[in-house]
Amino acid sequence: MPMNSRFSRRRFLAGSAALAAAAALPCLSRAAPAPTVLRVVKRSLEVNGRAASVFGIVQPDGAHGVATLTGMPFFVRLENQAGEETLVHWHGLTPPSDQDGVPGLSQPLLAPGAAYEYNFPLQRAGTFWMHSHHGLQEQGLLAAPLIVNDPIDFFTGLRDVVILLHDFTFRDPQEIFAELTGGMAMMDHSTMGQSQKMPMGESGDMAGMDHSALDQGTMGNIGHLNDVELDAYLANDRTLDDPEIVAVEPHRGVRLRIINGSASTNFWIDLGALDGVLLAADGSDCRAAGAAAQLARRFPLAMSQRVDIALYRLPPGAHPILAQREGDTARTGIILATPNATIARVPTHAAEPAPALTLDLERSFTPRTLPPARAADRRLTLDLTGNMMGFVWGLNGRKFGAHQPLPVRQGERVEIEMVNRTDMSHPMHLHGHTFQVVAIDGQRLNGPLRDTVLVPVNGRVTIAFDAGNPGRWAFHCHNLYHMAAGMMTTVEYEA
Ligand SMILES: [Cu+2]
Repeated sequence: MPMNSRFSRRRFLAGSAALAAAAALPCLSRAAPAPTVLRVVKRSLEVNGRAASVFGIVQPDGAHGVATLTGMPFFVRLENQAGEETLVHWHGLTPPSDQDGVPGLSQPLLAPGAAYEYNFPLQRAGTFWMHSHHGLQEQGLLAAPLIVNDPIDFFTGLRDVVILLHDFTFRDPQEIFAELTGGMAMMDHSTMGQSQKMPMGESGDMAGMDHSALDQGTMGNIGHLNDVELDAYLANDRTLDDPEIVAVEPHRGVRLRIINGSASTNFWIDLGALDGVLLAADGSDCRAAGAAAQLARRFPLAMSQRVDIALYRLPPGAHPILAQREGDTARTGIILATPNATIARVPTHAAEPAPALTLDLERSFTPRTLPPARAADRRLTLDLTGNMMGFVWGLNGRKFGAHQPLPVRQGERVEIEMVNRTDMSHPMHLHGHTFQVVAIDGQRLNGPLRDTVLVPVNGRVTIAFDAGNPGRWAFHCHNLYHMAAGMMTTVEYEA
């Protein structure tokens, strides 16, 4: 295994420990604040005994991503050392729109060798992440954790354990996309202004498509679950053949911060025999609603979503924390181990395929602090449209570029009902805002605050948010290949 890969693995979680030490010190320095440097790099990784070239976002000391504190600005210098254009989105944060990292909407692409500075206030603590919003770079692991701690976190006695999940392929993602679409051109955000004449509803000829692979993903009325075949599933860059072992103290507690950084994979998080308490979803604190159980062992985690799960009083032993792909037996994970625990090998495949993700979490959890009740000033409907045949995906029947922006006005309470008219579920992500899930299939509820929600096959999900962050904001399916095919629109503030 290459040295740099080992080094970077060790450094994955070091940020939290350093941060704890920093938080214990009073702020005495009067020196001018310097930005945290983040470098987009190429690095090598060994997966299933084979070398792969992937991206990374690292600090000069090799730490992946950023761990910071509320009360501090998000002050970052992003340097592009990847040898190709890129742009990084701060997923879940609510920056001014020109710092949101979406090519064509926020900023031009960052040229190789160039740097951008970002500086904006952090609104809240939580588990976030950062990833490329350009082309298919996210499939090449151009992503990293972005953790915002509340100083009070250090007094809970819970130790942070960050787990970044990825789906992985040895193939060139462009080749996968070309197979899916039958050679259709990929949407390029950065040329949005010129792409208004994009023909709509064009269908590819399914050239090179493996029909049997599609059929395997069909499970009754839940539609197709997986449309891309992948080579491995990673937790902090490692498979279950060589998992990360996190040393933990017996009878102490852990706060899992699990990020689904996959390009096209929904996971079930499986705590095995451990009982977990869901502390937050997508970085927003939540609690069990009504009579829902406080403790759970399985949690749905759609693409780009995060869950923070507390494990109190860990028993002595080895405890696998697993993520299993929906509709599949494939899984990945890490192992929490107390001193001298016997660590058994966990197979990379479970005995049974995991079912389709559900909205049980949205039905069972409510925000820790409810947003003020208020009637909607504006109600919008968004149809999720398209199909697997020819890999045509869009919103309201249109591809990005030919899309009609969703208008909002500063100060409004906005509700958007998303209606899935396709044969796949879609994890829908709104930039620049935190929304509440307020209805499922027309039934009102006080669901959690999120930035991404899964809209199941035949399902309707309504989100509500207060329009308080002016600009043009991306609103898209977080399945990377669906987005690349055009499943994206914008929410735009009227003057
Ligand atoms: Cu989708």
